[in-house]
Formats: sequence, structure tokens, C-alpha cells
Amino acid sequence: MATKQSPFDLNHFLAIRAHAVNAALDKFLPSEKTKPVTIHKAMRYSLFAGGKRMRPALTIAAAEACGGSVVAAMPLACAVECIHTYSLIHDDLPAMDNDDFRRGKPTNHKVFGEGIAVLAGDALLTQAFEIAAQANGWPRYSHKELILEIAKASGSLQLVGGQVADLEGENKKLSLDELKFIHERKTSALLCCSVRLGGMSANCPPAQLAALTDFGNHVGLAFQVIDDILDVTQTSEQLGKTAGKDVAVQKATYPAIVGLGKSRKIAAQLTDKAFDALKVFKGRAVALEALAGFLLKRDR
Ligand code: GRG
Repeated sequence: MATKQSPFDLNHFLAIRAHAVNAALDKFLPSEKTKPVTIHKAMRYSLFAGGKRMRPALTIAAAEACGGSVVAAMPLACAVECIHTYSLIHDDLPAMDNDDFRRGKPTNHKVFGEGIAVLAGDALLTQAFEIAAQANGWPRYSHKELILEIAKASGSLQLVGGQVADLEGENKKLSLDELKFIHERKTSALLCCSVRLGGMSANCPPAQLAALTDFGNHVGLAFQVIDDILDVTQTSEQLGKTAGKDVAVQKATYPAIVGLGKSRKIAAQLTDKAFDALKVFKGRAVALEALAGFLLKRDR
């Protein structure tokens, strides 16, 4: 069962790392006063709205498991957070999920209008590549490979492809395999990419990258299964976004297809597999282990 206890202080790790990521993002992004000010205000509004910073935390934790440094991992950690935030801004648009709240605040288009929200998403996606290009290349992982990694996870085969399948699956009865196809692309791909980038920033050997990929894929899918569960078990206040939305729009989710109990079991099994993948690190992946345990038990 996924009940690993670790003396590792995850809250401290998350607080310190989130603080460092926020400071780095603040430096990487144009200031609110940079013209045209509206777009920079809109980009910063969503980026600094209080996200959990799980993807950057995974990048940094993976780097540390491979003996790398926070400094080397930071541009890549910030790049994935920019891509994640862009995807949330676009996902909330009336043409997509049409949501009014995100990260406990009115959504980007509610504050800045749809046109600016589309552009803020576009600009964050582009900003991600500008930031990632500032990471160091390594003997095993050149700049080209780092950029390819992010592009592949964000493009039409993964993040965007998952969103397309999600849109096209609306009001249809999906099988569990079809739902898994969506979740693996829409959510898991960027989470897995976050973990892999951490290893790559540490010039990790291929066996460690394979282990991180295995970990990332399992944790990524577990993350979305848990997101589906939280949508039906938590309130909007707890989530900082509209709860119960999936049921309201009759969206295919794990609880809708297999029930709440089985969904919880699947999330725990996926997390167990994620723990197993970390065995090659022989106890040096404590932060990744603690993060996987935390993601399983998270309540928002
Ligand atoms: C290309 C027009 C266009 C749109 C693309 C790809 C895409 C839009 C949207 C997919 C994004 C999406 C909503 C994925 C679901 C992933 C998910 C569970 C997000 C919530 O992540 P958390 O809980 O959020 O880490 P915080 O706010 O804490 O960062």
C-alpha cells in the first residue's frame, strides 16, 4: 500500500523551493511596468496566483536525487510552471472549460478579457522556451534535447493532444482506456517531463532517467485520478476552483467510470508503482518519495 512514512520534512522542502521558484520567475518575467503593461500584468496575475508549484518541486527534487543542483534545475523548473500556467489560462476560457475561478481567484479572462487571456497564455508558452534556453546544456543532454523535451510534452501529441481528446470526449461515454489516453497526455506528460528535466539538469545516467520516467508516468496519472476524485469530494473553497464541475457537465472521470472507492485504489496502486521506480536511487530520492506520498493524500 502507498503509505510510506518518511522523516523528510516535505512542508519545509515545498516552502523553501516554492520561494526560490517564485523569486526566479519574478526575475525571468518582464515586470508589470514593461510595455505593453496589460499583457505582463495578465501573465503575472495567473503565474503568481498561488499555484502549488508541484511541477517545479518535482524538477528540483529529481535533480537532487541525481546529485544535481537547484541552480542548474531552476530555469527548467520555471519553464514547466510557465507552460502549466498557460494551459490553465486557456483551459479556463469560455471556448474550453469556461471556468470563473482558478487558484482561488477570478480566472484570467474574467479579469483581463478573453483576448488578453489568450495572449497571456501564448506569451507564457513562449516565455517558457526563452527561460529554458537559459539552462545549461550537459554532455548527455544538450540544449537541443532539453528544448525538445519541453516541446514534445507540450505539443499536439501530449498536452494539447490530451486537451483535444478531452474536448472531443465531452458528452460521450468513454471507456477507461480512452480516459487514460486523455489523462496521460493532458496531465501526466508535463508532470513526467518536469521530473525528467530535473534528472537531465543533473546530467543523470540513462538508467536514472529511465527510472525518473517510470516514476513520472505513474505519479502523473495518479495526480489526475486524484484530481478527478477531489472534484467530487471537495468544495470550491477548498480547491480554489469550481468543484463538482465534472459531474455537472457529465465529464468522463475515474469516479464516474469505476466509482470513488476503486478510483482511490487505482491512485494508491499507481503511487506504489511510482515508489517502486525510485528503488534505483537507493534512498537518495527522499524528496521525490515524499512528494508522491503527498500528491496521493492532497486535498486541493
Ligand atoms: C492550445 C488553446 C490551447 C489550449 C491548451 C493543454 C490545455 C490547453 C489544457 C490542459 C490543461 C489542464 C487543465 C490539465 C489538467 C491538469 C491539472 C490537474 C491541473 C491542475 O494542476 P495543479 O493542481 O494546479 O498542480 P496549481 O494551480 O496548484 O498549479
